[in-house]
Amino acid sequence: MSWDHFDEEWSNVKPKIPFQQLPILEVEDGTQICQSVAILKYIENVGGLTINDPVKAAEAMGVLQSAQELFAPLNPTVNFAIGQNFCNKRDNMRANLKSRFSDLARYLDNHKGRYFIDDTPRAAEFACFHHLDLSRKLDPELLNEFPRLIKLVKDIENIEAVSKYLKNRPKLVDVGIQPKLIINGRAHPTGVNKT
Ligand SMILES: N[C@@H](CCC(=O)N[C@@H](CS)C(=O)NCC(=O)O)C(=O)O
Repeated sequence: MSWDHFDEEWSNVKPKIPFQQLPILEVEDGTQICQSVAILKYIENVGGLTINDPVKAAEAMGVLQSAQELFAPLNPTVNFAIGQNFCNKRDNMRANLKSRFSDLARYLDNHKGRYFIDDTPRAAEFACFHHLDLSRKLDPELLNEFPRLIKLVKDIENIEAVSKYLKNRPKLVDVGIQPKLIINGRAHPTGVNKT
């Protein structure tokens, strides 16, 4: 939680960080990197996962940005919306989600590797995984008509380090009702107030 890291309420932290939103990644020298895509590309670079072929690199960026376009309204709806507002948002975004899911599935079908570019998972795959995984909290049935995407989700979940992370990360519960994160056995309502 931002208040754990900065030891301040979010309303005080917000105006002090580069673009007033999370996530940010703070690197060793204190530099704050904002925007999910920039963070993912940075990790790719330091992890030695850069794609040298400019065409393939651009293709991967295309997939990454297409996956990231699922961010809104999916993330805020799953994390914060409740009651009728949640149901309306879920029902309004369903067609768009399915259309993008079908594009991603087709992309994977048209390429030989296990992932979008080859057999290595990089920024594009992790961004995609994040949104597909979250969509299951919005509507557990959504992915059912996309077996290729279910395989992608399983392939990422089965990476040992990811599997360990997924088992230990805070669990998001009561989506659409009163979303909370279970941290060290305690339920913390999602939102901007310190709990
Ligand atoms: N385009 C940004 C979106 C960031 C974003 O929407 N962050 C939300 C949380 S997921 C936030 O910081 N909300 C609190 C606020 O705006 O005060 C990214 O991909 O990182």
